[in-house]
Amino acid sequence: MFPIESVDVVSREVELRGPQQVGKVGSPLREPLDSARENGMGRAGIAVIRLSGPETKIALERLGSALPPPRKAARRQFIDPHSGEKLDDGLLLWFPAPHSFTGEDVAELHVHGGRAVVESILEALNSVRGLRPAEPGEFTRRAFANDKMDLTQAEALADLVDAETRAQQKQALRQMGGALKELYDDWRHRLVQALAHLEAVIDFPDEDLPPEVADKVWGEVGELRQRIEKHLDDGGRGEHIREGLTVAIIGPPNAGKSSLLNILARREAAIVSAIPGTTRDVIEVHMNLGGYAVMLADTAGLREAGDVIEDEGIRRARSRAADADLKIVVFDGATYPARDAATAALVDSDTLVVVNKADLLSNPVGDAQFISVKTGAGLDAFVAELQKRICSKADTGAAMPLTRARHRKALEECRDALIRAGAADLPELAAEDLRLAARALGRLTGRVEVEEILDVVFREFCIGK
Ligand SMILES: Nc1nc2c(ncn2[C@@H]2O[C@H](COP(=O)(O)OP(=O)(O)O)[C@@H](O)[C@H]2O)c(=O)[nH]1
Ligand SMILES: [Mg+2]
Repeated sequence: MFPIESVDVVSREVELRGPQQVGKVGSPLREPLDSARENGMGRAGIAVIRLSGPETKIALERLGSALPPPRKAARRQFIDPHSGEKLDDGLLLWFPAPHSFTGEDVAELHVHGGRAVVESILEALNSVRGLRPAEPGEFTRRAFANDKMDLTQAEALADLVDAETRAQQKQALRQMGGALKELYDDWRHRLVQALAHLEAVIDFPDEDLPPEVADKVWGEVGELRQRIEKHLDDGGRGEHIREGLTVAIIGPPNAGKSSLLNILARREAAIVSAIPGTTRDVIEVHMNLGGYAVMLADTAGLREAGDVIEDEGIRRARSRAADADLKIVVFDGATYPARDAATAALVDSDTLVVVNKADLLSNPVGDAQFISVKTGAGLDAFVAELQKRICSKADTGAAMPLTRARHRKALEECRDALIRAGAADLPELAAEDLRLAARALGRLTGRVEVEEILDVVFREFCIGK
């Protein structure tokens, strides 16, 4: 099926700057990982070069490496086929088809990660006819083509590679294990059966089909529709975990919003000053809060400004507040118990209400979280409450949630088709809608109309995998 083969992926070891602390106060997330994530080759202790396809055996021969027993690591020398010089001394793993990741013959060369070593081995491989570097996502695409996984599992693999928090990691692993595949396959199977029964009713109207056949079809379709609606109506939990939640800090000028962002981010991300109106644009920090990915946004203080730039900042603050999954509203303790009216108007059930500068208050009690960024008072309780709120937004409980807009779209299409089918005047029209509904489910796992969506799914992969 694939005439030209091979892939070389160089996997680099990721070095984190110091241990990631999750818990007490959020740890900054993206920054330390970014530098390690650029694709391609770099220096590392070990690099893994992976080959897939029928040419794999020939390639290993060319490198002078005898095949090890399947799935057992063996120490081998890798030799330049032209000069006979040694290129490296490493480990070789051999996964004969079909018991490999791609379902094809696969080999892994674990070599030293230096640039010269890797490049010289790639060059030697380059001289093998039919070998070429893999496209991004090609290994997984081949695994899909060879029925090693469905599309939701392929997506989960991409998510696992991208996972930065424990919750993302857990969700990706669960989906990779087939949690969504099983669900959607089961629904599709039921739908196809209902459709077959309906078609029997259409095709053999004069036969003695028991009258309850049609009732059964509609019972099944109704139940399926309910399940899909419940699955869709999950508050976007799975997507929240995967994409991260947005949390906006809003309040009047000088309340200490930027100070709060900085202490949560553990760095001076935003300028803090006693001058009201210092923050004029939205300042975002990606963080890991209690194992969940969060994008925390500091915003301009709400007031009647009159300065065009600050006005625009305030407009952005309001729009950010409206879009956020969760708001932290910060009131100024210096004016407590008076509360800024414009800010108070934004408080809703998705809001954590905070009064900062508790150090200025003789009796900091009331209907809010009292904190002092200056002294640290109340911060632990505040972070615990924040984590609790985030967790309740994202926690998925026992049921596996849908994790992507692609899933949501296909399921909505399916649900709409089921609704249309139920309302159709003629059984023929109902059957056509059931067919469309089944096709929408098939697109989720990649069972039908695959080609058009493959590119969308695999394009998201970075190098390798
Ligand atoms: N007394 C006291 N001052 C604070 C506290 N937090 C921040 N401030 C001060 O309040 C001023 C405004 O802080 P900033 O974070 O820039 O407020 P923002 O305008 O809401 O972003 C600065 O001078 C801070 O040093 C606090 O907990 N107690
Ligand atoms: Mg500020």
